[in-house]
Amino acid sequence: MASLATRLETLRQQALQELNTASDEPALARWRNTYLGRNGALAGHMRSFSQLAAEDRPAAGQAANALKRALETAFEDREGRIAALALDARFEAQRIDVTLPARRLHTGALHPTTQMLRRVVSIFRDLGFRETEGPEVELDWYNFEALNIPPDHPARDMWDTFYVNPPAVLLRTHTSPVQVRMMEKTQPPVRVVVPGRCYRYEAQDASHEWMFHQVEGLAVDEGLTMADLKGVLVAFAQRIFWPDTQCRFRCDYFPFVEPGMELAVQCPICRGSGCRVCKQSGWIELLGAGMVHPKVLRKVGYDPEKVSGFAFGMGLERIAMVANTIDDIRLFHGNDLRFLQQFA
Ligand code: 2NM
Repeated sequence: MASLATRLETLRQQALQELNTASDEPALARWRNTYLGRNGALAGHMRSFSQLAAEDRPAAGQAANALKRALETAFEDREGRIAALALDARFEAQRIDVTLPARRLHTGALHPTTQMLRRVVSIFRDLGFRETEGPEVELDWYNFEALNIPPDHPARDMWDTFYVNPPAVLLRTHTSPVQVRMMEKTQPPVRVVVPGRCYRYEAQDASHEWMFHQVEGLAVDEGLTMADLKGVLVAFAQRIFWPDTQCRFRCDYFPFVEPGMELAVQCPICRGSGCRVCKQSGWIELLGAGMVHPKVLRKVGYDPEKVSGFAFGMGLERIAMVANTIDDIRLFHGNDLRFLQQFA
């Protein structure tokens, strides 16, 4: 039989050679069992030392322990290398090309009507008006009666109405009922700006929709006059369009004001020289306004001998159409992304 030294050397070579072929965790574990385990090759040798002569045992033990340490060190080296290789493989598998173009993020945007609503309301806020809102489903009283439009009034034809529960409950045809509610529960001075949806039972065409948005405003105080109204409206027109925008006031009729008027502005697109938007006239009709009718003031409990008020109202889609050269109001609710994305 070969000498103990030779057998241990053979074992060492065989073990190291095999260790070099172990390439993953399970192979490493198997190797450790085979050579260093409780029933492994080295342990087998050590058990056989009991048959040696007593004086040979210490040297044999030292040689076996040296081999054990050598194998353990080799094992740890190999284990470290395999871990490093596994990490490299993971990095390689997860490699990304940071030079690739980024995927496009689709961010939302406000609807063009909402954008215009916020611009308009913000201008009136700067002029001292508080923003307020009210119900879209209204009572005939607030939408018509309190605004000096009794059931048999010929001017009722001005507003074709959707009835929810005729004749008392309807979809508001303007935001004026909100101003009425406001006056009913507060004492002058009042200064409010009221945006919101309105509904009219109308045949649709390029300039009429059954649902649209209005912004209306109201001021009530002692001594308010037409001059205050005109000053506020000119300030508004010159903020929403150009600082030098010309304004034109003409008589108009609304049952809830006296006198009533219409504001037209010099066309903000061609600056008055004539274009498609103003139909070559140089002027754009922007809104209706007037001094609140004494009958309206009386209905909400105000004394028209003591206070006076002015009010105005405009269609937001109409203003957005003028500002953005849009020629069909139906585009606003057609949900065509090609249209909407132009306002993003
Ligand atoms: C308009 C034109 C003229 C108006 C009147 C009132 C109220 F409630 F005070 F009587 N609110 N809004 C008014 C006046 C609205 O829109 C074209």
